Amino acid sequence: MTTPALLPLSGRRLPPLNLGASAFPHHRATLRLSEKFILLLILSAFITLCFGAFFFLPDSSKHKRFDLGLEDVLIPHVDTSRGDKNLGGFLIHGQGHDQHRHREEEERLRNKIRADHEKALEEAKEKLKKSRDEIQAEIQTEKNKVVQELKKKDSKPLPPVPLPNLIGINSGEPADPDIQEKRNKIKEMMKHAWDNYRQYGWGHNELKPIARKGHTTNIFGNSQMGATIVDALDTLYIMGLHDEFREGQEWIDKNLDFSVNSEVSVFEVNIRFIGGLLAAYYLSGQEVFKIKAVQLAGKLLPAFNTPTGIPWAMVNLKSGVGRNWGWASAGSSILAEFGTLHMEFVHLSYLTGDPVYYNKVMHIRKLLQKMDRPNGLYPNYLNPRTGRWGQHHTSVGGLGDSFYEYLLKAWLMSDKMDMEARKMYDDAIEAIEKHLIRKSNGGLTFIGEWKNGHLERKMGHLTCFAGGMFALGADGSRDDKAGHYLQLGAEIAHTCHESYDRTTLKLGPEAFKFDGGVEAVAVRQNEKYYILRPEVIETYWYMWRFTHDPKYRQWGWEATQAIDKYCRVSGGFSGVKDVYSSSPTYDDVQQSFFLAETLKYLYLLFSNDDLLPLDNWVFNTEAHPLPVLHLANTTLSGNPAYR
Ligand code: DMJ
Repeated sequence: MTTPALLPLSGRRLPPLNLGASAFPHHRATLRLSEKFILLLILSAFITLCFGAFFFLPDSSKHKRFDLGLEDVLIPHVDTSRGDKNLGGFLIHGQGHDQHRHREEEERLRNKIRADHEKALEEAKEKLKKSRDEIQAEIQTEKNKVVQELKKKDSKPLPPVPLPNLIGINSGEPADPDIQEKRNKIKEMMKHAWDNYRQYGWGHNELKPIARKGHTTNIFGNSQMGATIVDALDTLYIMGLHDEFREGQEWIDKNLDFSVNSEVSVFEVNIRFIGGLLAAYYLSGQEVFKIKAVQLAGKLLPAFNTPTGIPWAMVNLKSGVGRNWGWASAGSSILAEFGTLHMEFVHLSYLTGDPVYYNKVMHIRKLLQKMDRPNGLYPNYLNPRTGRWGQHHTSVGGLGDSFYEYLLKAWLMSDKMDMEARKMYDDAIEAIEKHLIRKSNGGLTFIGEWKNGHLERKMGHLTCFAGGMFALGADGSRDDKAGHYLQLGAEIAHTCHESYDRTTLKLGPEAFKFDGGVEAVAVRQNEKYYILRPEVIETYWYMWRFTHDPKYRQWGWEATQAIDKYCRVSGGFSGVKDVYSSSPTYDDVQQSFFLAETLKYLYLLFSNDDLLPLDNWVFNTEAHPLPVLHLANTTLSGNPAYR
């Protein structure tokens, strides 16, 4: 078979298509040639098409960039000064430039990723060379940095609020040398208590003056929040112990931290810490106290997250989880606890311009107003889930006391504008007088407790504050019974003095009876202790301010001497377990309220009245003075921040 020479494709007409080679065997060679031509033609057409597609189909990556970065592509190239207003021309110019930039950008990113990778690898290699301790130390440093940053954020200054009229922050130095001497003695006792706490318990909540170490109770959880420092600050300031005050301030500034995993009493933290910090702020003008008070208040707010808005007794400062005391009737909250927040919370709203605090306490008040009260009395227990009373126990002592005190003080603190609070107070004390106050056979007026449908003829040391409360509320009382309430205050002061005078140590027992021939004397062994409480001395001071009867200074001095004689130890002051025993044993606790209240009331009792006058200052239940705010009836409209 000879191979036919290939004919040129061009200039030659194709022969007619042969439908069957076998049918026309003489045409076989010609036919094979045509097939090759056709195949070549198809192949070349296909290749041409592929090339065309490659060059002319749109580039999807360009589309993407254009869609996402329209401004990137367009805006930098608009140059109207060059007269380049034509969008079409403009796009063409942008596209070319964009492709270039796109490549550059990709390259830059790739380089950066590579560099980061290498750096991380280097760091990891370095880390592996370090010991476990070194790594842990580094982690700790990082953590500290974060905490410091957070602290800085937290300590941002609050919006400025005009300070209320701060009258009577002076020395109150008495002219009489005998009174001066007594006052100096009380100041010396304060210094003894403080110095020992500083030496042996610094930063702990309280001091064990015999064991000479820190002490705490369940009201502060397992925290070490320096309760004594915060509680003592304003007493130090009032007494002119300025070096000690500064030490306390420095500790608070550097160490007082509320982000602790600790379950604390909302009430105690409010009256001691928030009250103490606010008073220190108003007296000294140091911002740090205000900032800390506001930070802490924020930590208490989750306690109000209950179905009724009546707060839990305790809250975990870190998690915000709240609960009630296990011993309280049917999971109830306690009247004296959720009812003793008003003063501090109103001040917090005043100082921050944030109504959240005010709204919380007003909500509690409104809820209480709506509730039925057996015999007009407020029971001590209220269930925060159901909003119903627990056991119908009523007391002006433990579990009830400061609720009544704060109704009166809400009115006083509002410059007597909060008439709703005054009315609630008047109604409450009318019911108390009718159902709880009696005269003993020996003529002593006492306040008993309502329990299980009858009156228990027993009065607590805590109840003795009520003498001062009646005197403080006398002015402005319903039907102008000022004289009556001042008299009632004097009678309670007298009874409580008797409870001291009838003991061996001349210090009052925790609770005393008026029953079966017993008058103002403790009967049960577990009611014979004295734990440095202030209530009796508090009443002496209020009675002194309103009457200037010298017997109150006399009684106050008797108590001072007894405390110094029987409670003083070389490591501070301690409570005693039995005030009827001539050789008492110590409980080995120096309570923070001894510095906040007992010594402060004693000092004020021997100072002039122009030191913190009662027309301008209202003392919270932990003896922390807060200034009167002129607030229109139950609103905060006295504060320009609210207008
Ligand atoms: C203080 O913490 C307060 O006075 C509180 O209201 C009741 N008791 C103690 C001191 O006894």
